[in-house]
Amino acid sequence: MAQRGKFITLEGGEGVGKTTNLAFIRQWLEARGTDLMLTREPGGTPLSEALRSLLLDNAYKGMDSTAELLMVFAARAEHLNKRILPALDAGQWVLCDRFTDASYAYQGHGRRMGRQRIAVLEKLVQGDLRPDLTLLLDVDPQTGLQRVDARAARDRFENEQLSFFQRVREGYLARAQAEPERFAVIDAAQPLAAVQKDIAAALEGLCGE
Ligand code: Z5A
Repeated sequence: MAQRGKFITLEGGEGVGKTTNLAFIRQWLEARGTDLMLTREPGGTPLSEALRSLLLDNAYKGMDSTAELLMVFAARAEHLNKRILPALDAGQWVLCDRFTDASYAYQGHGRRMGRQRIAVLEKLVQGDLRPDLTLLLDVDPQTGLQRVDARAARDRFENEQLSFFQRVREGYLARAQAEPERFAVIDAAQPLAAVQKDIAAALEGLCGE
């Protein structure tokens, strides 16, 4: 039987540079011979991508918070069972752009739903599965939103107030503080080369280099 692969997640608020750094992480891992599957949440399967489109659509401004939370976890259940778990079981490493820490940050803190309801769904959907490493790109929300605005029209989440993103950031930092052995918090306000140097250091730790 293949040795189970490692599960790495990339997290952070709006415009922290997740997409920008995914290619760097992929290159870094593949250069070391890692068989890698790259994916994202919400998304990663046809059904989960359809749910993502609904979640980001400005037509659903004001969506009920519980409905939002359940859609996020419905997308996650499909994604986990159809793609993530089979890949890990086959020995592939999985690099996922956002995962359950985003639910704690966006729904738990951003929407003020608290951690209890999310913990119940986390247990239901993923049991004891947790990422082996979570890279948290941290930048103040004003800088992140400026970066996003320079790029494209805002989606339903990006159209939230600044105070929402401040709570999201606090939520992420609280998660990192509670589980320091799993998280690497990276100062994403730095120039890209410095961000990537810090990401590489965290990956070296995971790979035992
Ligand atoms: N969501 C949720 O609510 N609950 C959940 O459980 C999950 C998700 C899983 C998915 O969007 C949405 O779903 C998300 C939360 C919610 N909210 N939103 N919106 P997403 O995954 O697509 O997230 P996003 O934050 O919208 O991604 P993004 O806009 O693509 O941002 P990014 O990937 O972090 O940033 P980027 O595109 O790499 O960089 C933005 C710009 O900054 C770009 O022009 C870069 O060239 C520039 N950049 C990047 N790094 C730097 C540095 N270091 N210096 C200067 N400029 C930089």
